[in-house]
Amino acid sequence: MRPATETERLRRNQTAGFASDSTNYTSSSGGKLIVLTAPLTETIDHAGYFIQMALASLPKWLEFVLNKRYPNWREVERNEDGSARYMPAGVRVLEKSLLREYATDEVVACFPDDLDKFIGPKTRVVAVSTHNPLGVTFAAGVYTSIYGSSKEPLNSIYTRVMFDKIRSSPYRKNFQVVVGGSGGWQITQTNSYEELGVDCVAEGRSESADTLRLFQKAIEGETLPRKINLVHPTSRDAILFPDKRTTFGVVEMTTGCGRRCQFCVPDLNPQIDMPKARILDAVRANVRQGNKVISLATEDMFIWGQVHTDTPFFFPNREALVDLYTEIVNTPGVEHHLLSHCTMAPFVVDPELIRQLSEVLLPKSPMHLPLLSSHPQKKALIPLIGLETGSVRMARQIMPSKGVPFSIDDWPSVVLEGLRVANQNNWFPMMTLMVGNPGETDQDVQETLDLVYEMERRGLFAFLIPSIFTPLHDTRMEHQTGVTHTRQLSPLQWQLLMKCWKHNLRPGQYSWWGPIAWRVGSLFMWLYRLRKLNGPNFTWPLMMFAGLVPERILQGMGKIHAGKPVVSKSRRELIASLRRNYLKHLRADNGDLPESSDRSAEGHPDQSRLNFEAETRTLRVLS
Ligand code: B12
Ligand code: SF4
Repeated sequence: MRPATETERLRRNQTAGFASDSTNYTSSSGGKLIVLTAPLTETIDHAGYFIQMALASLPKWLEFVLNKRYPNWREVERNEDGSARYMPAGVRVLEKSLLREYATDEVVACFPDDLDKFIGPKTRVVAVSTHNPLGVTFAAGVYTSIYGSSKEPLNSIYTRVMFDKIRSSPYRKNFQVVVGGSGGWQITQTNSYEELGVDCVAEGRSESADTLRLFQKAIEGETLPRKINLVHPTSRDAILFPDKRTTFGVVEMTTGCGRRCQFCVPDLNPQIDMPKARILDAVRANVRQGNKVISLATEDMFIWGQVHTDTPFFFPNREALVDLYTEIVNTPGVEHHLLSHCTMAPFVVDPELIRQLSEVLLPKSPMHLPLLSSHPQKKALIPLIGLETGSVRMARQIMPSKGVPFSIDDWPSVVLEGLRVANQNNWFPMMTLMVGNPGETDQDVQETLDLVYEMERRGLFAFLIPSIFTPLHDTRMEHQTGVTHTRQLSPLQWQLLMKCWKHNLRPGQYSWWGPIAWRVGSLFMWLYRLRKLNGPNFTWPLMMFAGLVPERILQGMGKIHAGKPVVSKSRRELIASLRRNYLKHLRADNGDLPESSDRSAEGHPDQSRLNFEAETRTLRVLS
């Protein structure tokens, strides 16, 4: 669809009776034609990523913990006209997309509390962007289930408050409610249209002409389809970059991934890495509007600069990555930078890249881990990485390419070796694990437990975030079912969940009272509520978690699994097992290359690498 001309926009504004001064906007003066919003719990950004993750996982009755820790977490900033100063990146891209067709005065992005100010008789569409409206995705559902309800994490409660507000608008009959974002599928899958008052769920990105047509239909009063798929752009130039402030300063770095895990949604999108110049423009726009934090959104930061080049994407482009991150953290006004997702194999492929990135990124990291970090200010980098399982059998089944270029048979070695490189450079990732995968056997869970115990044995550290397998829409596993309620968890699955959380307490337990508080607190919770809720399989793992009985004794009593040592390959051995045609993509300055490597057939290894890189750099248009 072609963008509207200025005259057309003005004409539309006049016919719609819009005032030219947006600050005059109130619902009584007509309201905005298109109102964009997102749940409060998905828009806030002042307390770091973790507050949103907690809101996605904690039930209502534990809200007091957040209130105590962050008394002002509900406070948000507004622009002079009452619109939201920051919004999740998805809202901002949608807004930018709509502004190609509609005048600035017709579209507003506001917080749910301000909906009444902007919804008026002239409003035709209320568009909601949501990440996780019903809390039925990984990790989110499981923790509320453990603590008391299987349905209602705080995020979901606040989302319902927002939908109730939209539904009770006196102008509701004039407008249609369209929901989009990565959590829209939760509404279609649970058929919650009526309950939430949603007319249409739009799946996919908002750049497409289909999106503009959808809004046009709604404005013209046509009945919208219940569900519509919006196509994903296939080229980097078709991706829109917001020029307004985003929650957490999220700026898109890549879409898609390429490793093809069976359970993954984002991997279904085309693999695209965004142009550097446009990333930097979006960073500067955020900073101009008061954001001090930037976060590049990606499934795997290490593919950036290596998408559709002559080198397979799983051999990171060291120079391009270091250059990009250096420019971002050195942009005046950027005080903090947060990492989003990445994968483990690149830590083994190019440890020197990790060292160089650490030099660039650590000074701007807001994360501190005093007990673990060797950085002078105890800073740490905490990306999100999928570990998912320690069982090679299960890994082959659900994520056969997770560790490429290494074979999935070496997955435990890739994890241990990658984590060693990560920790040496002060990266302490948050690693997600999936419990209750379809067909998971006790043996699979034991192997994952073995890997966790092996990490401890080797003094390695990652925050381990276990979740219960959730079949996500459209994925290759969408029709499979795993565990659906915590009472179905086996003693081993409970042990894995509780062992991970015990392991995670390590960096927090540097006060004398910390461990005692945990023990007493968890015992109390078990007595008061959890033993009834989660059943008998939970008892011994809880005792282990609380540290009331030493693990050694519980193992001796046969109450929990005793982690067996994992024999793993070193980096040199992993590299020796690579396909020969991959060796030319490895950097000699990392060492460990096989002496008999036939890289010499292509000339001097280092020289050929440099020539290769010079050529691909020239060919690649990164900015
Ligand atoms: C950054 C990020 C976060 C950040 C910040 C989130 C925020 N509020 O800004 C943090 C770390 C806090 C976070 C937390 C969580 N996240 Co998150 N996150 C991401 C990530 C990496 C990027 C999101 C993003 O901004 N993308 C860029 C924008 C532009 O894309 P988008 O939002 O999808 O928007 C596009 C379209 O969806 C569409 N669109 C969006 N809204 C609308 C609305 C309408 C009406 C229309 C028509 C279109 C439309 O247009 C946009 C572009 O054109 C994604 C992965 C990914 N690459 O998407 C995971 C992802 C969205 N997160 C995910 C999950 C599971 C979570 C958590 C539940 C994790 C947890 N257990 O704690 C929590 C939930 C938080 C909450 N409040 O409930 C999953 C979602 C799975 C799902 N829902 O099916 C994803 C896909 C990661 C994954 N690999 O599985 N997350
Ligand atoms: S590595 Fe992560 S993002 Fe990539 S396909 Fe697997 S789960 Fe998806």
